[in-house]
Amino acid sequence: MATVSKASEYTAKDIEILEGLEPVRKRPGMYIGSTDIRGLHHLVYEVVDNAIDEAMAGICDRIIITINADGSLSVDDNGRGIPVEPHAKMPNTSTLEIVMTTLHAGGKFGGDGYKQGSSGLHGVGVSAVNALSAYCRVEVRRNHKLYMQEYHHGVPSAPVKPIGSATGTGTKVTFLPDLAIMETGDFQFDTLAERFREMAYLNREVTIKVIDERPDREQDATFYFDGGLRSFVRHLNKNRNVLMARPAYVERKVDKSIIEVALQYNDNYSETVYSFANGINTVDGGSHVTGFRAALTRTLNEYGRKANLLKEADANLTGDDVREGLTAAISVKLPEAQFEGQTKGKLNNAEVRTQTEMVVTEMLAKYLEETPSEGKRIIEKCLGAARARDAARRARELVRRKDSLDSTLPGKLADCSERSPQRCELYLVEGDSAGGSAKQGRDRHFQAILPLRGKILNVERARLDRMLASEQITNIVTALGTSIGDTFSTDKLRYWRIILMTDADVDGSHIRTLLLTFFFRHMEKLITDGHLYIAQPPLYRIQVGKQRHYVYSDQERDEFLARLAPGKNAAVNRYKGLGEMDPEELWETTMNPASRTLLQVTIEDAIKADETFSMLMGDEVMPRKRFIESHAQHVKNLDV
Ligand code: 28G
Repeated sequence: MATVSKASEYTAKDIEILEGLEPVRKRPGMYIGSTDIRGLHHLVYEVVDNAIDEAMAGICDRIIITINADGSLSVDDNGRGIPVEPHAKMPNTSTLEIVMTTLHAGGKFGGDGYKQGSSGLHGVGVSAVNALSAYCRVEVRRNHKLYMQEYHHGVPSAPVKPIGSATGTGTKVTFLPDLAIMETGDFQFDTLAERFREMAYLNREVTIKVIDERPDREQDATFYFDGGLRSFVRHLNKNRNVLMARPAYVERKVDKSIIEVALQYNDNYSETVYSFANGINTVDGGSHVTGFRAALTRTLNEYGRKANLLKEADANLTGDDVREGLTAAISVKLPEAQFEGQTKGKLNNAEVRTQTEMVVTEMLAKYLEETPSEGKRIIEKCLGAARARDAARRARELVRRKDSLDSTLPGKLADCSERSPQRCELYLVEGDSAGGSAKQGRDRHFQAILPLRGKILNVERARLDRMLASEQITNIVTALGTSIGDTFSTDKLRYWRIILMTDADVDGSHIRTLLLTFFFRHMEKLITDGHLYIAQPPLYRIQVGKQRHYVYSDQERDEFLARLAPGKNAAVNRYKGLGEMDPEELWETTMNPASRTLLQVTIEDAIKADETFSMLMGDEVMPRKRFIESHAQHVKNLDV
């Protein structure tokens, strides 16, 4: 793959630009992060990013991604088409071939418009995808002709040549991942579609279509949002009560930056802010987010004073006050974005701070002037947050004082004797009678029981101050030893397995949901660290002669009865609640590590979980059930 044939004619810099593809095949991880499913999807994003770059230049408005029936994947855009003419520095080679077979060529050759620099980490371009493909083909529509070149393991089979006529312009890349390097070639439609949805929000007026043509997996989705970030914020707030009829929105060019911001308050207490720079999700914020926050705090205070909603005796609203219940999206595009931090998730360009602050200040001030009824609602919401923060501070001090006075565990807790947290389990059990059975049935060496009575607080709507007033919650927090709020820490976690054990009925499922919401909102780390589980009590006892069998679903029951030898009689008993089981049964079916099944609670996708939890607290019961089923994963016979 010697790309440079007459090296002497080029400067050292040019030679570096025209490096071949062997390094990518030798050390794929350096270029695409990993060779697993994430790396595989990274290949797709690399190609789509090129098409998005073309869209950012304002030329392309349609991108189609097809997972082909043969397992290859195609990306097709209607941009200008990669130039096929010989490159000035390589008179015998098509620019297209250089783009496809040399490392970093895209970036260095580019320089037009706002390079989005790809999926955050790498941005190595389409040549890296070619290098990691057993087969690759590029088709360019340009000059009313269709040009084509094919590759195996990145090596062209023949020069670029016209193979027919074409209408319009554009580029289509098809690649089949090389399974000698990539661990998997099984593209996940849902993962790709989620990413393209986000891209469509960030690139207003670009239509992104994704199609799965694999046998028995046929499906497609089309994303187009002419509202840009407005549509994104509306989507994030879709299950919440909003305080503004529509998101406040601005898109403006300042010097060489384009600043786009949408925001909309809701009646929740958490903050949801997404930020991007050149299409990259800046998970650690940076100058654009700092500028946004400064504008928000300053503008709301100025408006509050001017409209006399903030009285003389009121202190200024703090940054925390104005962020409660805020949903916002910030996207900046700039010619030379500088990222910092380990994961390159923080925007560093200082000028963007003042640019964003200026644009947001002007937009928000105008919005508040024009819609004073909503302005009033927002300021009142912020004042509520300020008061709650005050109350919470007092409540926390109370708890701390109480803690230091008597660090005693809750009276209801039946603790275990084992002292090393890795081996300890805490069962949170619904109801006193089930709690009684659990206390008798457990292995007291490592299993502790905390009975919970009635419904615990609906924490989605409850602030920290009200939560700390609930005995159920303080009992859980004290038993866990983690504290809560600013002082939450897993360092002193007393049990490495926290097991929710509730009845298999509607009430039980509601209590489980409330507990899950509580852990998600206030102790998310316990979930991400894998400490949270759901117990699986049986649904039926089937007695055949002296033998007892336990089954965990209707289906299991039917299967068991169908397999029963003819002539045998079976007595089927449906458990209405945990309280109906005697201690031995509860131990054998639900608590004994050798025979029980636990579901480990996982949070795959914070965005989705966040959406789901607010939906969960709505009125529909069905989505709640679905959530619990899909976020739980079977774990059997964990060794203790
Ligand atoms: C289908 C899958 C991914 C692309 C373009 C369009 C141009 C381009 C791409 O140019 C090469 C060399 C030096 C400037 C730019 C076409 C200007 C004029 C392009 C894509 C151009 C890069 N005409 N569309 N690259 N430089 N789509 N889609 O990769 O001179 S890559």
